[in-house]
Amino acid sequence: MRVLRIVWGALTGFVLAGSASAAIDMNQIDPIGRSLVSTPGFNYCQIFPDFEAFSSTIIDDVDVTGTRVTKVAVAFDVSRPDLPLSAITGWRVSLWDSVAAAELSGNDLSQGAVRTTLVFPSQVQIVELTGTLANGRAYLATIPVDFSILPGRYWLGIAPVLPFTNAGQTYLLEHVDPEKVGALPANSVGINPGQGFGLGTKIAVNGNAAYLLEIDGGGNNGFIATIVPDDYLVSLGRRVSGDLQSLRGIDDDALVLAKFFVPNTFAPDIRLDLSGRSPTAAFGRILVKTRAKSPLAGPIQARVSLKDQFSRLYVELGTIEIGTDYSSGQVERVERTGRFVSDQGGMNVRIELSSFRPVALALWQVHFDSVRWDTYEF
Ligand SMILES: [Ca+2]
Ligand SMILES: [Ca+2]
Repeated sequence: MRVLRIVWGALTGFVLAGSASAAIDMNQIDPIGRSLVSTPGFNYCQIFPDFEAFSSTIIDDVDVTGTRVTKVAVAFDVSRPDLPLSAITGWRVSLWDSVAAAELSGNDLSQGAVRTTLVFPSQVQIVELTGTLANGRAYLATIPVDFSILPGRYWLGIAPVLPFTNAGQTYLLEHVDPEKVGALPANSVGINPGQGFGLGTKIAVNGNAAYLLEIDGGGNNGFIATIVPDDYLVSLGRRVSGDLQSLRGIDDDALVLAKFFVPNTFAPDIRLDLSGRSPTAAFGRILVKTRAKSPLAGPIQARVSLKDQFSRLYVELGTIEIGTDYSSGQVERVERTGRFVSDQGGMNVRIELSSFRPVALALWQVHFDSVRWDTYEF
């Protein structure tokens, strides 16, 4: 019971720290209790130095909202009560930008990763968990990392390096009702690049892997709010499919826009205007973030502007390049002014799309999975 109290204290600390300088982008470990369970089916989470082709883990998606990942955690259980955790020689932590990259990551689960590291056991804190529905003795490992990274969606995979011989096996837990901090659909995927288990390199699990991911919230500028659009207007070009709801979630469900034939080469090809509501005009920094692709016409240049609510003119923040595959981009404005928010809290973001080269009209499409903007304190 004493151990459990320590764990709760530590995790509450993470969340409270979120309002200062750290933030939790993913928490599928809390609440620790009966909804933290053994993963049904494929649950392997281990790098085997002695049976390399069996090295496996489960990956799950996370929307990283900052530029520095500082900590991850994983909840797991063990194949026998006396499994010597001291036999773990390291913890592999990797972030990939796709499932396809992760399933080809080699026997040390590192290849093709956007970021990867092997953390020494001396840096990792392990505490035993009680009150879960894990089949075996359950533990929480908290692992410090230091990844500089672009905000966006990644697939997180963690595994201890531990021999099977004279030790045993470790299994990743999952959460059937995680805290909604960053929770995405229950779509976790087992990976076994060496195919030792004979199930392929990718095995559907469709749970919430018991992971936590913490970022540095941005130093001296405190995060205030993420604003998602509550309306949109396409004034140049046309809508092909999708709707406002498509724009709001980061889920591959996209608002798809296409170009009209317009014989004016000086106008942008597509103009998308978005409106949203800010809880305050008192912010000093804004980040407009997109996740988009243009499969056949890319790269496309997206010019992002914010409306000055007093002059009614748009102020350009910068441009984002949209490629043929989904990628995240952002532009930033640091300005201590209230001019971008109306008296009623309204904000307007304009995105104007142009091609870098001639593109056949039939191919000229852009898929916006999401557009949102984050505000930070002065
Ligand atoms: Ca997920
Ligand atoms: Ca979407």
